[in-house]
Amino acid sequence: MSDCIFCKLAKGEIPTTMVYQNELAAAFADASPLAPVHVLVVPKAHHDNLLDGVDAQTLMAMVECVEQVVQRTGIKDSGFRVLTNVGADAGQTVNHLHWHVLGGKRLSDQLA
Ligand code: DGP
Repeated sequence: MSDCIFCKLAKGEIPTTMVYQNELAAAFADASPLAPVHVLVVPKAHHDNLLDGVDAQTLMAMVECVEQVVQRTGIKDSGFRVLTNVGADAGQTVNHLHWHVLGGKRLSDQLA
């Protein structure tokens, strides 16, 4: 999708703080962090959200990004949260699938 900001960030067409990337997915710092570590993991191909036809290979590439992010940012052992918002009621503001990886502090136990 030509006007999608996350497509451009994932492909390196716009500068960002890239934490890790592989062939199919990228992990970059969230522009409005909610925790000391707040990284977004996105597929390089455009998918609107988690249920928008994402293939297994891409999902595994995203999981590998999460593994690398938590290792590289030092939050693997202390604990972290991975979440994705789907749709307006959930608060999705960017219509390109993204997983929030949050950590580096004691996270709230409230999910809604
Ligand atoms: P969500 O509400 O789940 O759609 O989260 C969107 C997140 O994307 C939000 O935490 C802020 C972040 N974000 C929005 N625009 C940009 C951007 O241009 N660059 C980066 N790095 N993050 C962005």
